[in-house]
Amino acid sequence: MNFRLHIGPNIRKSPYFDATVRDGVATFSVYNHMYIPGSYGDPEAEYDRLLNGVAMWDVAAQRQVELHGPDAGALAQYLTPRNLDGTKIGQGRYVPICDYDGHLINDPVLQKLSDDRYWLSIADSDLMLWAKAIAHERGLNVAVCEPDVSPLAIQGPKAEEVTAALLGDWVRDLKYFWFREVMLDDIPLVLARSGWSKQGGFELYLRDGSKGTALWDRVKEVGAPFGIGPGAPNDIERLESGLISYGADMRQQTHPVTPFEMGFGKMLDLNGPHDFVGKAALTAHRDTGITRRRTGILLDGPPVAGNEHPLPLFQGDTEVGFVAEIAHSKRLGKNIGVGLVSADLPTGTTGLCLHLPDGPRTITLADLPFA
Ligand code: THG
Repeated sequence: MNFRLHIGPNIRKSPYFDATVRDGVATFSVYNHMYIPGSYGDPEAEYDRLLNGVAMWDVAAQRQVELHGPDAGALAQYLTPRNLDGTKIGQGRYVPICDYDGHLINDPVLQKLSDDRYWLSIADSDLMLWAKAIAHERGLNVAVCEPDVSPLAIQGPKAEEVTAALLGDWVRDLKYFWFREVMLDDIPLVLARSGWSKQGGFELYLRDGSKGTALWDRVKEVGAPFGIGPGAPNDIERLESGLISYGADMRQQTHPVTPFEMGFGKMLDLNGPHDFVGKAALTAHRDTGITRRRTGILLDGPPVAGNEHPLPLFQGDTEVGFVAEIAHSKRLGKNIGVGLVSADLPTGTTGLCLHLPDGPRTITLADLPFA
């Protein structure tokens, strides 16, 4: 490629931006209109740290949508087909969000901070506009905004040691997706046990963007004895683990999917008394049954590079689905990927075909997760 991305002031900077540049960030992507580090120049070392040590990630681009007011809970429930009854203060939930056609438009982590304050930690689409309009049009008594909150993730098998050294041994008792508000000296945080990998860890939600470098440096200093180093959500590990990335796996504008196709069926409550966006469409989708399902794939041949767009998947001359993401897993010694295929093609189906820039590959359907 003989072009570079033009960068203007329309793309936002994370509070950790200066620190990540100083510490050698090599590539950025853009997520929620904000730079997000992609790599620090040594992908193998970064992968290895995530699997065997501990990594720190600038994930400030996982922006929060705050719902604040007496109807915050009612709005949260109206936004998602998942039943939120029984959600406790201090608890997080993974909440698929659909449009009126029953297509996914985001898949955030919801946090209940109090009875009248919720955060949605969003994937890469403009959920604040959506939530704000729905709240207004329904006459709900709730303010919707993007607060000054910027997550920094600590991920990997040694993440608990680092986080305990930073904040105390109580962090060891935090349950998955649960969180607590805490001060680190003068730095206001929410600490959650969560993160976009299956290697375990925590997210520090910084509540004062002026303290980004201070927090980055504290984590770096306390993590040093454990070998901490900078990293970013890792596409290879995420694919091995089967974690979904809205924008890559699906997107409303380009490759819309229903929650049933993505395997979220059990999460939804279509029979409960509460109403929510997309209820009629989702009920119709459920009654029709799915024609496509999410699957893993294996590709034959030499190691593949990542793809830039979804790729059509063929059985002979017939298009039978699409592949959303591919990568070479060195750990598994395989080319892996995820996508949607015709629901009547079972795991183990082989002889499908994907056309890559360097030629065709034979595809076999596999179960998720890979590892
Ligand atoms: N943390 C925070 N915000 C985020 C993400 C995150 N925003 C963007 C993106 N990630 C949102 N999407 C996801 C997708 C998957 C998970 C979390 C957020 C996830 N899934 C587990 C799984 O699939 O095994 C558990 C889901 C469940 O509860 O069953 O963790 O990572 N702050």
